[in-house]
Amino acid sequence: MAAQEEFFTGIPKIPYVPSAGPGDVMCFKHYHAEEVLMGRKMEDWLRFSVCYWHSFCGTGADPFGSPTLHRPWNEGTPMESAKKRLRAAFEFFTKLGVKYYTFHDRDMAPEGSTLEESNRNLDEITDLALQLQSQTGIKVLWVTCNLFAHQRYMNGAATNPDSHVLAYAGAQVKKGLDIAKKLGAENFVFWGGREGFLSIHNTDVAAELKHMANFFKMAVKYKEKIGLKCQFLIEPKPKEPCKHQYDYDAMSVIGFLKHYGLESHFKLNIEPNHTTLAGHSYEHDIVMASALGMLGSVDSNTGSPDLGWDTDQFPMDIKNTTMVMKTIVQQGGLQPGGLNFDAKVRRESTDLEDLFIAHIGAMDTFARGLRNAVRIIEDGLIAGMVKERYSSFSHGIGQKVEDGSATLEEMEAFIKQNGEPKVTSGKQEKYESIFNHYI
Ligand code: XLS
Ligand code: CA
Ligand code: CA
Repeated sequence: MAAQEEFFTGIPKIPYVPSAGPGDVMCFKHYHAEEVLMGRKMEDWLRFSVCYWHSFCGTGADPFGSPTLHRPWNEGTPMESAKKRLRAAFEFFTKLGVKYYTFHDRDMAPEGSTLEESNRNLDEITDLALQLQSQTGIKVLWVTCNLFAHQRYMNGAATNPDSHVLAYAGAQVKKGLDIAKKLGAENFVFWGGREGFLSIHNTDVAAELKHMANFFKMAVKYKEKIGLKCQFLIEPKPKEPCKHQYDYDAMSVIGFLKHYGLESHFKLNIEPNHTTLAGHSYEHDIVMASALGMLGSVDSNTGSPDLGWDTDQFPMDIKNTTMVMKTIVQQGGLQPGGLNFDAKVRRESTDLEDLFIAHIGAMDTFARGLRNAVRIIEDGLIAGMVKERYSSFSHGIGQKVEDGSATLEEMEAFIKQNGEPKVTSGKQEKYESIFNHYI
């Protein structure tokens, strides 16, 4: 990128300095990309990705206030600033040492007044993206289509009551998949922000769900037709901006996929801030999706426990990242998915360096989570206790339940012979104390 404008002047490639003091926030103290843990490099366990929309399109505007983040790449015509933004983003990825990024079609290139114009804009900007990718080795973790911001999508995209709108969404996804192929994206995400309903009175829920399933089937078919090799992901979220979103949480999405026979074509992209918005604990959907073999990728962020909405903050809680990394390591990693920072600096964090500080802090938080998870797994103490807790399923009547051959008559006979089961402690506090030992 020689002779190009530098956006983050004075910021070098971020080094790993494990001995750095508490005030040194422009270096990694824990994330050491090349270090091998349990047979895999840290960077390959973590597969960090920077999201384009919050970090490069975000302005700090909120429903109550105007922009606070004045970025040097937001200059010129929409197409000129789209190019500057892309160059700034690649400078940032390179200095941070992250190998992946994610984007929506409409944050990469401005929407035109017709589909053809939007597509031309995308072609032009993704030509530059391809060039920057090959210069730097940085890759696309996932692409997604913005099917929620334009007014045409106010009543949904794939679940819109008007087939004309659904057709527009289909045309947009077709182009999105072409772009994914062009840039070698490893995944493609569907997030249905307005797929849900605001009033049951005007809504045919059964029809909308079927249309959404058929929409996904069209996407699967086109993906196969063009030979696109990426993983499809659905991202659950219970509300915001819609109410009653169909992709409420991991289990709702898995139920939907199985009902419509789509489960072999999709996995889930879990965002913990959405999980907590659904009323679950931070790690809940990651654990549930993984248990059912459906965890594909993670939008690593956090909400704020004292606010009930989607604040998309950088994940800085070591207990949370330990729980998440324990699940990820236990399932053998996230590839081809990764940890995407769908997170934004606060509108009060107005310095350009805050973008670095936020990502470095979150990457170190995940690196610590990974190290803790590896120690928990290698020690095997907690796993041994859990194994012991379920040990009655390894023989006798328990084993028959385990392999699915038991009958209710056998249950009755067993109880008649053995009587009341003895009370066994769940030992929750013991588990919690042991877990705390590692963090
Ligand atoms: C919004 C979602 C969105 C998806 C991609 O809440 O997190 O940003 O990740 O469209
Ligand atoms: Ca997200
Ligand atoms: Ca979010």
